[in-house]
Amino acid sequence: MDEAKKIEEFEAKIAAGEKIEPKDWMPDRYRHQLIRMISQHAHSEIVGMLPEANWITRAPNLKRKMTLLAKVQDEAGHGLYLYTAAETLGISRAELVDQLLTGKAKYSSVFNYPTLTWADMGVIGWLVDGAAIINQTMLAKSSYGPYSRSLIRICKEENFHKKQGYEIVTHMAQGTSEQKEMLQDAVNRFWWPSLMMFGPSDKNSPNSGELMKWKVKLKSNDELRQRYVNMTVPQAHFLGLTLPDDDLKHNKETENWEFGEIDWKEFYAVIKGNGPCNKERMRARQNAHEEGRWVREAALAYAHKKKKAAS
Ligand code: BYC
Repeated sequence: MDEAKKIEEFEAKIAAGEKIEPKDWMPDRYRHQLIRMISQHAHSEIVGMLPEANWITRAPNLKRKMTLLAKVQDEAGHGLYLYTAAETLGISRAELVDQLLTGKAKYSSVFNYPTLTWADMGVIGWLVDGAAIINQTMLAKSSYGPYSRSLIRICKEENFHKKQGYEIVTHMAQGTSEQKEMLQDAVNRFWWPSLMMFGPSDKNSPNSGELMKWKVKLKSNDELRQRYVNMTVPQAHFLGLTLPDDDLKHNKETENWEFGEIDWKEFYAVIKGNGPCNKERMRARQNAHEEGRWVREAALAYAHKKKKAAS
């Protein structure tokens, strides 16, 4: 079959709402885009463990500590499902990890900001996981079977993460004036980075066209960002919190909460490696990889010995 016919059949399948599976024929660009996006998503889950892990030893009580531990462990699980989904496209785990550790692959910009107080744990669950759910609920319907299925489970867990964050935030919003101040400060620091999680504006998003044509993404960056703002602003108001945006206003006609201009200079600086914590995050992952070398070698040696004994 010639290439044009293959593409026609591939696109007809997508148009009919069928999933593309690993052994199906797919254009090289589709494979390339998926590897890029799924692996960046996996790296985000793994690097995303660091800002919250920073507070495990300082959680205010045992219940909070257990919940935070469970959440951070869930993120490792998400990374695992996603690396496995990326591997179905013909790239090895070692190669993917190498791309992260050498700075060739990106991970979500939001994890390059520091977590300065306990309130950040609530705000990350509420805002960061809240943003992630909006994006990932859409991606759970994406055209690539393994990615879509991994996201169904991830979204269920992310909902729990968002609830644990919102519960912390609700508690602090009713607390002492010091707790309320701490919470407001965390919201002020994480509001704009959470909006940046949706990526550049549509007119500056080079990958969206291809991804939407092949139904990997079903909504654009700006559409999802607006949906997130519309959902989150009333929650902030309900909690008695303000959002750090003087231009935020409700448009009665469109029913949208209109918001001010994102600082794109900051966004591009962060994704190029110059955010407040990029170097620290990379160093932490590189050290963890080095310190885990003996475990990987021991596991490989054990597997080799077992195989030899069986033959
Ligand atoms: N940060 O053409 P565009 C979590 C890059 S973790 C960094 O619009 P696309 C959690 C983009 O990669 C969940 N880079 O790209 C974990 C591209 O660069 P390259 C994280 C960004 O792919 C632990 C360039 O900018 N979620 O929930 O159409 C604790 C141009 O962008 C960002 C995912 O990973 C960014 N924010 O759209 C708590 C979701 N935005 O690759 C919570 C999966 C853009 O061409 N990914 N870039 O060099 C996606 O949905 C899409 O890839 C994006 C970007 C919406 C992020």
